[in-house]
Amino acid sequence: MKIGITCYPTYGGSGVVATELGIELAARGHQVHFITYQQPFRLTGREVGIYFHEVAVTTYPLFQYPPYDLALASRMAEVAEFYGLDLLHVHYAIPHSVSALLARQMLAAKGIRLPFITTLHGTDITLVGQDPGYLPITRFGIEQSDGVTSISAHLKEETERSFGIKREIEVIRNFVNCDVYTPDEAKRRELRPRYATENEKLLVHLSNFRRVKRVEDVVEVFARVAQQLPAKLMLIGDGPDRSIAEALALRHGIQSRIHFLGKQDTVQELLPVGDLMLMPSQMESFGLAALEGMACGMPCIATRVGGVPELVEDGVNGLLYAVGDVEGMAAGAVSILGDDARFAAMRTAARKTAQDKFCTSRIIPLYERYYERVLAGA
Ligand code: GMT
Repeated sequence: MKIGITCYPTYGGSGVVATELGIELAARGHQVHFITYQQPFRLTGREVGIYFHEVAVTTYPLFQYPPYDLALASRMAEVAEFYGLDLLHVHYAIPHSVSALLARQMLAAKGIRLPFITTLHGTDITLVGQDPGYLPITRFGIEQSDGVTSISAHLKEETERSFGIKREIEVIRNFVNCDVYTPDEAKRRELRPRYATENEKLLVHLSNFRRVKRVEDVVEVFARVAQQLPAKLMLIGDGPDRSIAEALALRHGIQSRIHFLGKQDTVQELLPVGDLMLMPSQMESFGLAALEGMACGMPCIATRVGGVPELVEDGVNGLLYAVGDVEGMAAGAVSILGDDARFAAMRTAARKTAQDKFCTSRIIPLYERYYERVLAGA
């Protein structure tokens, strides 16, 4: 198939999922065209079967807000016509589903068929999409899509509840390439000494440091863990709340125990080095970062929110707590890390969950079948 993919290329989990999906589809022989304002950050530009089409947004003194949505719709229609795309797959409903709808209409006027699929990721439904200024148009974009997928059952239910949407929504959960994200022992031996000594445990948090991630809870949990056992914390990512985390680390006097690594392109090289993942988010429709960590053999201490329980099984491959329960999360972390047998069992279970339920080899065919169904029905 010839598939056009649109996403936010530089920021957030939806862009990561869209990019990884494109890479996997191209590896399976499909032709993939990314139509985005910048090359997605996990692409090198040299992948076979992947093409990148930049959306240039022309500005003009009259435009206080340059119309990106229109430039995107226009580019979608051009690329689809030029390359004979079979369908568009847009990630994050706002504004991508509406731009795709316009592109479909532009081509229909020329007698060209261009169905589009919208994948819902999270804040497009639970946060931004709830804004009264965006809700009606978001609902319209979802209803008009030829296919809609959701990255968790929780998000599907939330979409039906909060938007009153009755149409069919297919749940296709997020995925990880278990050959790339793997408990790489060689990498662990090589890199771990940089971040922790042999007798220290290494806790890891990976996010875009937005409010919803509750990065201050990561530091609070770690401060408590570090009082009870030798440990270090690796913080991967960057964003608005990094300064808050730094200030809190200073207040606790644990700044020398924390590695702030900033944004990293190849997290698959870092994750095998860690022991335990922390994801104390206010909300996660899925929690891709936890899945990537689990595939590398890290159990996850997380909050019982959104779609997280579809991934983290309490007491098996991680532990779940109420939002803000830093005492509980710290006690849970110490109990896992202080018990070698339990820790080893949870490491194995975390990896097994990723392999058995969320591996690309399981999930990508679901997308392919869904594309075929939509194409057959469009
Ligand atoms: O919160 C983020 O990391 C960004 C956001 C996005 O849409 O870019 O992430 C959402 O999509 C991810 C990929 O499907 C999910 O793993 C995250 O759980 C989800 N974030 C929230 O629901 C807050």
